[in-house]
Amino acid sequence: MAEESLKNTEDINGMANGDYDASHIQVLEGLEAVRKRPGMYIGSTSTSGLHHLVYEIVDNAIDETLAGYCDEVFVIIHNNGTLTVTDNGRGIPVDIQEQTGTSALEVVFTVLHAGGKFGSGGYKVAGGLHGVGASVVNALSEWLEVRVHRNGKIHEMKFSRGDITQELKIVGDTDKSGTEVTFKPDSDIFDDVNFNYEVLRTRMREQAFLNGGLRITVRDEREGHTAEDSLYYEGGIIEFVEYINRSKTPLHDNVVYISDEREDSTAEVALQYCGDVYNEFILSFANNINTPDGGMHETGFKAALTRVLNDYGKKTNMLKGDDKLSGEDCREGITAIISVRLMDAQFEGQTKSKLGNSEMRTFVDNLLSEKLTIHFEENPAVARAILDKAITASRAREAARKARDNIRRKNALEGMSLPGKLADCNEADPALTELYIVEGDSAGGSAKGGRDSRFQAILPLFGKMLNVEKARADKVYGNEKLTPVITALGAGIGEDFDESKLRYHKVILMADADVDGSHIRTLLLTFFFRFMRPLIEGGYVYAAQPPLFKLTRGKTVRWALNEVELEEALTEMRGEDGKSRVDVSRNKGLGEMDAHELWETTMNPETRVLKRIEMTDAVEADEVFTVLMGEKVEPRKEYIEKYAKYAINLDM
Ligand code: 1YM
Repeated sequence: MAEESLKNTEDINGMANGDYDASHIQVLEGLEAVRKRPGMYIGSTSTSGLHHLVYEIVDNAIDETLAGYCDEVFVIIHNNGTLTVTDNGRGIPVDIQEQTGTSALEVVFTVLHAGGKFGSGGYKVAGGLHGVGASVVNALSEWLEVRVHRNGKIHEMKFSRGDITQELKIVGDTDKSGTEVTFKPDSDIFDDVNFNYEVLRTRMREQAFLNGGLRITVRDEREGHTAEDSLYYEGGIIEFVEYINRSKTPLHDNVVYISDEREDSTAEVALQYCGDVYNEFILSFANNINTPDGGMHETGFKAALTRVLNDYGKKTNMLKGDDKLSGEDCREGITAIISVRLMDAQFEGQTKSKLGNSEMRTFVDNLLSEKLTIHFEENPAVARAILDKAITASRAREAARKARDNIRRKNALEGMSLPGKLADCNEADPALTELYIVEGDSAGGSAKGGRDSRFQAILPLFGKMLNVEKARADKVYGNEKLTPVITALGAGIGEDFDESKLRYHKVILMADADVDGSHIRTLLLTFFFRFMRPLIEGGYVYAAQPPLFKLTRGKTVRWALNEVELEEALTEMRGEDGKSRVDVSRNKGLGEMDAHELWETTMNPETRVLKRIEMTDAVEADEVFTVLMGEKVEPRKEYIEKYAKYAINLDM
């Protein structure tokens, strides 16, 4: 091993054998480790890992923004599988450092975790999937080139899979400053090397919101894909809240914005309540990194919000006697962004998605206690509207609690009886079982006849389902259409939801491939999203894909999932001469198939196609559900018109 390293060191740096030193060997082993276990550094080698490469480079540019030297970033997808990130900051330092004999630039691209050691903006992040830096991107790229505009010169250096292929040299003059990095992800490493423009744009939009005043331009130069978006939000996270709420009905016109600074850290919060919304939508960030599991900053925010609202209610007599608002009451209908920046952020939990620095709890708590109280005093109309909503929420929650207790009591009396319509399976281990939720009684009948009852359970539903987007929890608990779903799954609902009690680890929605089918599917997904989110986050929910076409030739019957399969099946069935007559009909619904056909096409694990429902992006998911199922008609029309051409894919 050591010998091999020495040999490589010689190759790379073109040095005589006596010139190597320990640090070079370390460099090499470092980047080799990245190529051996890429998942450790970028999470995975799937599309998400691929996009991580871009975020790492962009993070360095944004650090330069935080340091106050950069206000423009470009992200360009080229035609040949490469991508360029450019900024107009100071440019990565290129002078040779005395101790090491190399440039900072070389170190940044060849030493693991160089960013941390060289402390760029002071807000570097320790550990985790983030901030692992440019050297990781370099190691995982077929090639990478950097050009730095600095001190009137253009400096250039090139690499291949982490190895230097061109030493740092001056290639021209310039009157600008900044850094430009172009790289080609290594197809030996990644399953798929195609960048997704939408994914990059969503992330860049988030970063533009979090760094108000920074312009990020995303451009797709690939043939047939051309697109460009210029993302610039002077108002920062205020505009982020406005963006999330753009298809909701705000309770007060202006987003509430408060912020504070300390020696080493900053905190800012933007929030707005919506009257027509009954859930909460809180996004928190630490050093521009999303913390979906919250952490200290979010805890401080929630504690202070509850206290400030209760105090205001008492002071104004809107709350009487022992009346008290719970945290949930105070957050009903809120959209909030919490963004903190700090030194040595500690990210905790298995996925490093929770902020652990306890000083952030008191910092954000104090910020809100002080400044939200002042804001309420100065804007009593806003404060009253928010408090009114929280008080209504509190009453509804009390009603919901009674309804839920009723269900619990009933369950206890009836020994947790399962819904009468449920045809359960024999297997007891949830990891091995599947629940098919089926639209319609006749399809339910076919499914019961066709299933493998050892591990497949069937729950038929019929008629239109309650739209939970327009209802509060108390309506949901007592709803006769939803109760069978809740009891069949066995894991409870809302705060009570307990993943470990889930009775089936695959929950498969089976509905017709038509408008009614997709409506009932969307309603069920909305219900899961709002009241059993861990079910979706845990990847338990699937959509069955019944075939769209039925092909008949004489006594032979075949089914095709989509147009592509239809063409294939037609060619095969017509036979060599292409003359045999094949009858094609559109599959009108699940009820059209008999038990055996339903098993073969849609339920047999060997032959069926299931689509897993994923929660890739909380902002987008929230938006889709609000737009599709919420109160406002106009945004829904716009959405449907915009996406009508993708209607087949939208059919989730
Ligand atoms: C397209 C990617 O990496 N920009 C960038 C990086 C650095 C600087 C400026 C920079 C930092 C500092 C001083 C400093 C980095 N420098 C380093 C290191 N864009 C991109 N722009 N001067 C310039 O932190 O003091 C790491 S990142 F370590 F070399 F200083």
